[in-house]
Amino acid sequence: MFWQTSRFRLDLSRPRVMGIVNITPDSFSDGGHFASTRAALAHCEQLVGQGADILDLGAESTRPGSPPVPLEEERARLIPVLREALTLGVPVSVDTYKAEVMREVLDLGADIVNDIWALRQPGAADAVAAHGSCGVCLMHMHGEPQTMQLAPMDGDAVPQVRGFLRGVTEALHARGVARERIAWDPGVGFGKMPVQNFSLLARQHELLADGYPLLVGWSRKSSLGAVTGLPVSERLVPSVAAAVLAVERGARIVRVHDVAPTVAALKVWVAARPGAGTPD
Ligand code: 9MG
Repeated sequence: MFWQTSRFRLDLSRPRVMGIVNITPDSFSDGGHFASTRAALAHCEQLVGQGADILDLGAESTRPGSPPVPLEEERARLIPVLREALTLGVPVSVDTYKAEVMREVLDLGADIVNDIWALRQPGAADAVAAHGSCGVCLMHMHGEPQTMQLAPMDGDAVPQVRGFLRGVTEALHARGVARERIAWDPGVGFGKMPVQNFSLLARQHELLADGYPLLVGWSRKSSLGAVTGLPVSERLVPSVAAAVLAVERGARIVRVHDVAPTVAALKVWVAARPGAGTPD
């Protein structure tokens, strides 16, 4: 299985690690955008050095209740980091839902659009369709970031997530976007209760049946806190455990903060695959 992106055709026969790069103003410095650009770039280089296969740049927090970032501010944070990140030799994804930002980053050479709104914001599907080859990650979200945890979804999450992802995918195919450009993401934590998030992991095979590569993001999420009692600063082990479980159950890409330990854990998974090490 492959994921077609603007510059790279990613071979998904081994699990891939997408490293999270948050580009937010540096609260410890009055250096403004320059300081946060330098910090984000240093972080990109560090994650690539640790084995990240993809970088995911984001300038707006998606944590429940986070305020939206205005377009110009998002551009000012993202663009300088993107220009440099594109030289690091790995696919660069941009986490945005704004069509204007998508068009600009794709023109600059970004490889993947990672959209928590699954291209439902005005112009977003057009921006991706107009580009001939970028990858796109379609994520399920119930509600919207400002209010999603106040009114989480009801009932069995698995068929709802699958039905939603099928719908947005069909709409994208109708616009001419090829199958191998698309990855699916169940959207762990986005308007879902812990029991629903864990059912998406327990029954992940049901989401795989449509044949799209699955990208999942469990890293440091509150459902891990709900079952372990650990604060966000102590969720490394649960995050790595969830990433390995997701891969064991068929996910091809894991979106993580802690790249080095996830890469190490997945090396063990690769070495222990049935057939690994069998003499020719
Ligand atoms: C931006 N963002 C935050 N959490 C995420 C997740 O689980 N998946 C994807 N694709 N993006 C996410």
